[in-house]
Amino acid sequence: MDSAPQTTIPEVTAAWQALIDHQADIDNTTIVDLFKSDSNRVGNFSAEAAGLYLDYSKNRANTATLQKLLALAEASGLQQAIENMFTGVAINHTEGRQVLHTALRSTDATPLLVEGKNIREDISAALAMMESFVSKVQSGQWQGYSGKAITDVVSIGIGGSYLGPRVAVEALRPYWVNNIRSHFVSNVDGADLAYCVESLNPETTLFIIQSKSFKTQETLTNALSAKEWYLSKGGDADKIARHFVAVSSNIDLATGFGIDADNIFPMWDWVGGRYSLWSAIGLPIALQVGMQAFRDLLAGAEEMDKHFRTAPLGENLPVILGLLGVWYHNILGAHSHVILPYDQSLENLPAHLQQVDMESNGKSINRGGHQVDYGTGPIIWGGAGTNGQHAYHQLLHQGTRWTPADFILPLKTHHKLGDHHAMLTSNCFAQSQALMCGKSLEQAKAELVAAGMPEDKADELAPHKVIPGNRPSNTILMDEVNPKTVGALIAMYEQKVFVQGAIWDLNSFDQWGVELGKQLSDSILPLLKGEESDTSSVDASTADLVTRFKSANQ
Ligand code: G6Q
Repeated sequence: MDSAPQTTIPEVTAAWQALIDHQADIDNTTIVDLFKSDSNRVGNFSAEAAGLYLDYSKNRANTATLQKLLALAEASGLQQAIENMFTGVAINHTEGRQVLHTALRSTDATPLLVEGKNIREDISAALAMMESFVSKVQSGQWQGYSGKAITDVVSIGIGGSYLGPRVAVEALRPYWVNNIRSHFVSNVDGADLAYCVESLNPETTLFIIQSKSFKTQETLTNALSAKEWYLSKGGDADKIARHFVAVSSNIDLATGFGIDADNIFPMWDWVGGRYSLWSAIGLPIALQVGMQAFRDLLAGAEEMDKHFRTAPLGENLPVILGLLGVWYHNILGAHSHVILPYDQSLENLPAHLQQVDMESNGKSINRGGHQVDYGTGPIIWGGAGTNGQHAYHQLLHQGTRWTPADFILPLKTHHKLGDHHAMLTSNCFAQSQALMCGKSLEQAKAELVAAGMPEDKADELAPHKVIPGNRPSNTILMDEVNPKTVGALIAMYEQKVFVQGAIWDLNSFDQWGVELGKQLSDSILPLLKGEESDTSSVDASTADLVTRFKSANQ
């Protein structure tokens, strides 16, 4: 399945074939040898944009590989696809929608029309609404029912209405304003809300209900329970509007829930959930770091967008990352991709990118509605270094499966604590080096003998210490983690996903699998709650599980 597509476009077929033919050249060499044969490999295999530096020299690719990948991008119409997105062609054709999250972070004043309306005006108005609200909350002018200023902001949302804002808030901790603390509740497991509110005071707590559709079961359930908590703790029912605001495109349902129409921040169909942190869904970010920092986040993303739209494909960060992924997943046979931020504040970035990537390109039907015969979206996983080194890096170094890796590192830290940052950095650099260079049997044995082990014992142990090496990685450096670099970083990955979706001929902007979960979750609930008893509509295994749940909860 992880093979090259069979297409009807001759140029695309030829480009894939050229890559297939080229595989043997790369299989017969190593990354280390590629360095030996190109004295300027780092210069030739690096690029810079929007405050990010990408070193992609530690990849299983040479100049010919890149040329062939770029030929594939051109044959696949990537440049036109990029233009189509930015200019508002309805590329999310299965939902009949334009894909315009890039407009949310654009300062371009050229009118951009959705159904005849210039959305630049809507975006400016939403930012102004956010600005006014943030200023009132941060200054203490927005008061809770007893006249006290807000100290705690609880965002209730899930998926795209949760991950992006949470990651940005965490990443930007050095920019937090002192008088606000952010909290996030997403899981319908009651523990999530219960643990969150246990130390909060209803007088000074503001809930933001974040739901584009205002129909998501988990979010609505948590929102209702939050309202019950507020009332049960003495919250004034008449002043609920001071404690509950919403971000949604569904005004009727949000007002129906009891949110004051004046306190509903807008969302639009032309913004996909996983691409929505740049919209009012980013309100928790703005409340926590201030509106200027939020605008800087948008500015960093805009800079990356401009680079993506205008830089030649061969110097284009998202294009290079996307094409290398295609090379690994369709030609060389990798199955997953690991994201390794060496920065504690970016700990949850892999979770957000996992959604952006896997929900966008986890598809097996092409844009024309046909089953694909090639691999598409890889499994995305990862976590913060150095923690992963004491866990899953074992598999990265010696497992039978090899996984392309992205190391992400800020050169400067906000926390100058002894040698911590130099140690973090040395670990980051050492890991990509070890993945590339590995350790041969001879080296392993020599080390053991040098440490005093007898030859025969060293012969026995050495094979276990062999590290195959030749495992590829990118290193992405930024000067420091700040609003602009975080904006650029997330936008870079969004656009990388776009590149791969274009090559794989997918609609990266629908999510029917996620919709299925939403549809099915409602059908079993009445059985668990005892509102229905006839289990004939479900399979025998599910019926048994329902019975076990009910007997445990009598
Ligand atoms: C994102 C997905 C999905 C969505 C959540 C929340 O692209 O569509 O993760 O964001 O299901 O949806 P609501 O915002 O409508 O509650």
